[in-house]
Amino acid sequence: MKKLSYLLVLHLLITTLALAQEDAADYVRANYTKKEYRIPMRDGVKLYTIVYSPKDQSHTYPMLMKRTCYSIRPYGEDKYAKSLGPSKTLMEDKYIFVYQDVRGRYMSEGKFTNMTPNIPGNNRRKKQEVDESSDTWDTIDWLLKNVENNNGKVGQWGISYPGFYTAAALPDAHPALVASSPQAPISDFFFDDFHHMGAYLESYTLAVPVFGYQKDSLTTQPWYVDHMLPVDNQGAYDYYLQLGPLKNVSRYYGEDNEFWQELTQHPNYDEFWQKRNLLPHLKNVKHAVLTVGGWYDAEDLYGPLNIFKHIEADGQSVNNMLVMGPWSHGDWSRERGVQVINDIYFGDSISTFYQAEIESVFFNYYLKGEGEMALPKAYLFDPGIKKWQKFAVWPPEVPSTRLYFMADGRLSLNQPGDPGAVFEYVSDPQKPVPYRATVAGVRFTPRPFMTDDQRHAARRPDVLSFQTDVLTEDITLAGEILAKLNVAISTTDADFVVKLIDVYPPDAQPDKTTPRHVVMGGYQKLVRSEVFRGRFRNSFVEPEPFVPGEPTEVQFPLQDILYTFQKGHRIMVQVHSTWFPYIDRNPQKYVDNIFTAGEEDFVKSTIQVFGNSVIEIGGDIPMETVLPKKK
Ligand code: PG9
Repeated sequence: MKKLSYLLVLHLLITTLALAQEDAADYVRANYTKKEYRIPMRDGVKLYTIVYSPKDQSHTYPMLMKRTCYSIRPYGEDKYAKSLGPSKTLMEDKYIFVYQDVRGRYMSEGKFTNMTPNIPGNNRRKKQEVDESSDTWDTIDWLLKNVENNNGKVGQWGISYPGFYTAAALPDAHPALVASSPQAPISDFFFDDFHHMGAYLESYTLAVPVFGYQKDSLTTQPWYVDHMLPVDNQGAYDYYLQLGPLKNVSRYYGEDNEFWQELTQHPNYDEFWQKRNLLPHLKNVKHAVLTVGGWYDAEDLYGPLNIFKHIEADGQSVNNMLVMGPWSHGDWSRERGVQVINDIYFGDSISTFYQAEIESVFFNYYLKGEGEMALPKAYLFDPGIKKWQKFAVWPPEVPSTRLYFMADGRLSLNQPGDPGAVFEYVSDPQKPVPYRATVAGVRFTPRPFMTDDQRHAARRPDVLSFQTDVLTEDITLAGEILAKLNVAISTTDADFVVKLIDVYPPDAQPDKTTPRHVVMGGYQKLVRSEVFRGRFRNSFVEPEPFVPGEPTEVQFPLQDILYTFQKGHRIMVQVHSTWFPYIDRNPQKYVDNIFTAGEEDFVKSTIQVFGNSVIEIGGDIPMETVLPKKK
């Protein structure tokens, strides 16, 4: 009887879901008309573009566009998408929604280029010089002339790689483009996604074919699927450890995997990566920009924060705004009722609030002239107290907070550490620190670990942990973070991982979504983390080996935070040198190119961290002057 009732419930659930999806597609089909076009770019290449126009032609409408490398399916004028636009709110507000396969992807012609380099001076170019700015410019110009009932205004949005295409359209933008929302946008593949501060994300290796193989015809199907890594059902830690040095990946990714060749042939921040960095081109961006990101976005956190800051520094945008919520990659576009990342609950309907009260207000104001514009410069969620906060400037003008390492393992908020104090561990690349306590499978990219409990790491002898006394009052840390480590290593290369952690009190209670097996008392919740590949300490362009035993300064930024550590909690900092397989293992013996290192290059290293190291948060951190050179 029990089995029958389970089956009945399952059937009802599936039927309800199917009906919901059918209703959604029916809504689109009932309210929008679909057309497909091949739009010619200035060099003659045609980009496949789908346009959904409201059936109600009694109004004119702005166009809201998304350009993507991930397909604009369903293809065919008789097949309708289940939803349109960034949110249900905007779909029901009625816009002309435009979707485009970028150059070289799916049904569009041309050759795909990862992170297309921007060529300044869009409209002063020769016909053959194209980039995402010119492709967007040409697309907008064609749409305005050929799509009926448009109101002459265009907006764009995109999440992740589509966020890059949104941001890449900002330099030399078409005059009709008046509202852009790059969301979790990639800005530079050497600091977002595939690399963090010079270290390669081995956890991304499964994703390389998606961007590595050129298609040989117009297609609606993913052409790269036959080139994926042969992954069984093992945990990622064991899978990649058994795979061994990165050079072994080349057994599966051959010469025809262009992106793998690019990754492995450019281990340093050379001209190949520099010309793909969008940030220096974000000048004279005059229209309104709403950049959106998630504090717990493991893929693209550097991008949104730095795109916002570069446009802000240039000061030309009519309204340049930032939204950062308690989200992992792209969560803000989905509503599950509760916002939860792994064990941690942040609140109810947070994405709905963002969609209705921020994103829709932005587009309706600048594209339709509806409503008022009273959004703050920076609308940021404080995950420590689970509240939205408004800032007139970001990073905020607050005094800096310095976290010092005490000889007894305490973290001090005011008393500098003893320079003579030495904290030491042995970093063994054969037994790297797992980036998660749970055994995660081999995934396209790592995601839900950014709020993980860090007690598994704190117990390891190769992880340093420093924590404050129990806080007697709430402490809010806001702004940029700079780790200034003073170290000495016994070998000639090493990585450094720094984590900022919220330690819950022993009597912390579970939330309504906390899994039953999770013990919240003493939970060490990850707040912010970053890795730095030590060879790049003076320059990302020209790496340098360490001199064994020589005291050496290694300083690097962790991405911004807004976080209140509550009374009764503690602040913790962890330092270690492996973080696997999120990050590839540093052989710890300096080699010119880690992508070609052999098994014999992987050696143990004794790492010493000195008491005059400090983690600086907020305040006026002159990032560009204290960071490794990028040229
Ligand atoms: N930025 C994300 C990503 C890029 C490349 C590889 C894997 C992930 C994204 O576009 O989802």
